[in-house]
Amino acid sequence: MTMTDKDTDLARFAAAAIERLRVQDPELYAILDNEYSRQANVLTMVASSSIADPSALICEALPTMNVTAEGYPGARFHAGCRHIDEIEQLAIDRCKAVFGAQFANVQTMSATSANEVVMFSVMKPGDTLLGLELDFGGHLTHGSKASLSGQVFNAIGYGLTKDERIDYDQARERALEHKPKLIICGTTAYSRTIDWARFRAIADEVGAYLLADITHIAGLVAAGLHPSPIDHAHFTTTCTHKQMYGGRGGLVMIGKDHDQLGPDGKTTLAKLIQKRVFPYFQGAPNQSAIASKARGLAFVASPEFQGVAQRVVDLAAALADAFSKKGYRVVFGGTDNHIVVVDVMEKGITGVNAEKALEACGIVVNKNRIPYDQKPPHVTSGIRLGTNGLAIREMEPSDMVECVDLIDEILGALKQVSDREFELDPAFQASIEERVRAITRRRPIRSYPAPLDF
Ligand code: DSN
Repeated sequence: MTMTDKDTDLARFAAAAIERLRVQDPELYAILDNEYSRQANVLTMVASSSIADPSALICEALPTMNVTAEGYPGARFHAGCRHIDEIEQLAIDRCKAVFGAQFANVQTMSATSANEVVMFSVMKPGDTLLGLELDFGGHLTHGSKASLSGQVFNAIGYGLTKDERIDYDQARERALEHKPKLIICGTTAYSRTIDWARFRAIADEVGAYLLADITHIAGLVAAGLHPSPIDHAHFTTTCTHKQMYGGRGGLVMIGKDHDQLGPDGKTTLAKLIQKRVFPYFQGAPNQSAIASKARGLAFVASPEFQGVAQRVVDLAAALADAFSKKGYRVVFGGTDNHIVVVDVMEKGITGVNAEKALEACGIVVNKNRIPYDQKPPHVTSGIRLGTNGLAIREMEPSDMVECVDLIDEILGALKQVSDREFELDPAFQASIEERVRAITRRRPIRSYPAPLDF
């Protein structure tokens, strides 16, 4: 690839912009700089995060943001969209290629809005939807009463079997009983493989549409390390920042059902999605975010990504194993993906106290409810860990043993005062923080490998 004068202009623009921010707004710059350092110096193991490459991040900061572009490539309601159209079409083409989709909309601002778009494409307020309950690893948008999905629609839940697997039989029974218009499969705190075909059979049996939300496992799906739902589900949604290492935003995709007619018998499913994104839910999209999504999609399509994705699952398996060997109960009995959920209440510690103590030492995880949790959502009995952010540091399975040793030392030293209060000796905390720093220095955040041709 050769640099043109125009590329050089853009590079100068980006460098001048950060310098202008530093000089003109030192207060804000200092906070941003602190956040940059924090990320470099901690072990980020929040399962719903990753570490986007600078080349994806910079897309969000470029003058693309200045363009108002309601509509779609080739059919805009504003002028000046020639290059904006090229960017969006590139993102669409990459998305379809990566996931083998026939249709892709790349405009939604998040996976939450992507899910809402699908819901309102095939349902009316008051219609019934069926989704995995939040406590069993589902998502707020899958029917929780705390979200629009559970307030506007009649949300019915399904759960897990006694051995902590998705209860497909229960999902089928509930579907037969309640006749949902939409069934949602996909999870945010479930570490096992999902059987998409089984869900589609249930959906077909009751005449429902099927939405697969692959937000957490999109990278593994793209890499072929988790089965793809694209031709099983009517709709597949994801965000681009959790496991695709791109900017923040959502995608809506359709596989073989793209030209199937929707509930009105006239409009294809693809067309319904287009109309629900714009103008129903959104006006002009964030074109910089779309450029960043395109960049993340290129990474996911690269041969290098296969190694990253394999590392994600290898590290998670090693993490689960290390916890088990230390005597912790790993929920779901292990992991097939990047997620490891650990029951800390068995050690007499609440999820929130574990989260806060670990964070104080530089290990960032999140509290998480576990199946049949007796503690409320702000307390919880578990923690959820993920390996997306560790894989990009090129960590090895042996590093996971060291991480679990540190976690175990911290939880062992923590004195729980109440469900939400604990004490941790400051000298001990500082010593662990130093050991975490040693790991982050040894395993620094890597940038993407060589230029990625799509
Ligand atoms: N879905 C939430 C999570 O898994 O943490 C974030 O979007």
